[in-house]
Formats: sequence, C-alpha cells, structure tokens
Amino acid sequence: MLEALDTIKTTALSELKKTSDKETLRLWYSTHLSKNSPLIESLRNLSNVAPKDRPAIGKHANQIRNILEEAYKEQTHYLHKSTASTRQKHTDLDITLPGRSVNRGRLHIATQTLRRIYTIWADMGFQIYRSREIETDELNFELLNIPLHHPARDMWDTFHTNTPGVILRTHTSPGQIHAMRANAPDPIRVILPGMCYRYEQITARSEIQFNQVEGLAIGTNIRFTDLKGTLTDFARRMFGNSTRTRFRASHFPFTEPSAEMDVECFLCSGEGCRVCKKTGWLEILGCGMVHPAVLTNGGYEPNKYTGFAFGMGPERIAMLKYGIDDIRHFWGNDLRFLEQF
Ligand code: FA5
Repeated sequence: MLEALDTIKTTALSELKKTSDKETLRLWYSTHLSKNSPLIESLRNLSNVAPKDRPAIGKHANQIRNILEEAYKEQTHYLHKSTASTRQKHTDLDITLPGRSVNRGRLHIATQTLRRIYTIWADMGFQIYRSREIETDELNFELLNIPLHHPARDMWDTFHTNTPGVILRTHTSPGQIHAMRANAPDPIRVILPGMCYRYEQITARSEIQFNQVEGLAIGTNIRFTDLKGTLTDFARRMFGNSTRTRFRASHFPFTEPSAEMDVECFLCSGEGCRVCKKTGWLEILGCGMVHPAVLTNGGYEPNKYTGFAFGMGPERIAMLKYGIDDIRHFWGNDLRFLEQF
C-alpha cells in the first residue's frame, strides 16, 4: 500500500511538470487531488485497512497529499507569473534560433517562356487552342500536303506507335487542320502550343522532345505583308522594341510561299558572335502562306480565303534569350540549372 502511494506521488509530480496552462493544470488537479482521485479515496477508505497498518498508511497518504497540494500551488504561481518565453526556457525548444527556410517552387524556364509567348499572342488577338500529342499519320502529314513516301517526310523523323498510322506528332502543324475544321468557314486567329517528338540525334541544339507554338490566321485578304508585319511585331514584343527581323525563302509543303524568320542577334547587336555563328542573325521560326491544298483539307474555299501560319520553338527562343548553350539542360532536372530562372 505504501508503495502504491509512492507511485501515485511520482506520477503526479512528473505530470505536473508537463502542465503548461490553466486547463492542463485543472485536469491535473481533478486527476490527482479531487474527491475521486486514487489518493483521496485511499484516505477515505482507511477503515478498510488492517488496524495495525492504519496509522502509518494514513500518515503517509496525508504527507503525499500535502506535497502534491504544495507542488500544485507552486505550479499555479509559476504558470501565472511566467511569460511564454520564460516558460520555453524550460523546454528543449530554442525560439531564438532563426527559422528554417522553406523551399519555394518556381516555374520551369520552358513554361515561363511559353507563358510570355501566350501573353504576346493573346494581346494581339490570338486564341490559344490545344491539340493532341498522339496523332494520325493522316493529320501529321497527308492533310498537310505531305503524301506517303514524299521526300519531305525526311524533315520530320517520326516515333511510330504499335498501332499502324498512329504516331507521336512531330510538329504542332496538324493542329492547323483541327482548328480549321472546328471553325470553317469563320475567320480564325489561333496559336497552338504543345510538346512535339522527333526520332532525332540528341545534340546541344536538338532534343527528341521539345515544345512548339504554332500560329494560324485565316480570313479574306490576308497577305504575306500581314504575316511579315505580325511576326515582326511579335519579335519586338518578345526581344525588345528595336529588334530587327529578316525573312529568308524556305520550303514547307504546307505553306506557299514559305520563309524562315531571323532576328538580329541581340547578344552582339548584329556584329557577329559565337551564338549567331558570326552571321549577326538568329533563326527563330518557320512560316508561310497556308497552301491552298491545306485550306481545302481544313474546309476553307481557297479562292475566297487566305491565311498565314508559323511554327516556333520556345526552348530555342529561351536559349537565345538567356544564353543557354545546351538544350539538354531543359529536361535534365538539374536544380543548379533550373534555379537560375
Ligand atoms: C516545323 O516543324 C514546321 N511545322 C513549322 C511551320 C509551321 C512552318 C507553320 C510553316 C508554317 P521546323 O522543323 O523548322 O518546322 O521546326 C520549327 C521550330 O521548332 C524550329 O525553328 C525550332 O525552334 C524547333 N525545333 C525543331 N526541331 C527541334 C528539336 N529537335 N529540338 C528543339 N527544337 C526544335
């Protein structure tokens, strides 16, 4: 019995140390010193104890009650007086230590560049249209005026799936057909961003997966001068007001005439440097007037409607803008690269 009383005392005193406010203190009191607590009950039931043991047990229980009452008063006094900070000193927590910084996420540089491109085109009245990444050969090639076995297919090395005629899109241009068919014969101005896939040798300039942003404008009386003016305006908004552009004749089966647009190298201002390979110019996109066969496939009457289209590579644009010398950094998941943007 004496041992049981000692256990009550040890437990109560240790729990008392952990009380931190009025509420925990009140709970402690009701557990250890209220009428129903084991200690007080043992005093009340002394008559059940053998008469010869009664004096010693009674005396011991009373002493413990006094100790607990005294400790309770002290703890009440301490909690009342001490401020939060003096109380913390009695725990392991050092609130004077500087806090641990939380890692902040950020947008990938490709996403940042894409969003900048979206904003510019949206400001110029173009809607964003999403098209699918898994395409049919028909949409990726045939309806874009690239028949089976046509040598132009060599420009787009293709990933094929197990399903015949189903491929990963090699460019965003099949989105032109989707957008035209969804809107013909109404005029349209859309951009079609998204991931493209090519079965290519990976090099510092070429990846097997990369983003493109396609653009398409269809209406009546749209001319090559509209294409030149619109794309030059884009380049100035993207790279700065004084950016100069030039158009070089090129070939794409789905546009006629076709061109590639260069911007004046903004690293050397046209003087010639390593990045522009001493030419003073940087290629940023392919473009042209939509081929009449493609207009027909999209549901537009080519005698009545004309349009222009373009396709640019946001990673290549970001490489030029930020002096990134290797496209493989984009998908390498190296935080030392990603944290720079
Ligand atoms: C095309 O894919 C045409 N569909 C673009 C076009 C659209 C022309 C509409 C006319 C009208 P090209 O293969 O050149 O063209 O690719 C366009 C851009 O995608 C390139 O300028 C480049 O920025 C980017 N690109 C192409 N291949 C890769 C690659 N392997 N890695 C990274 N970027 C690439």
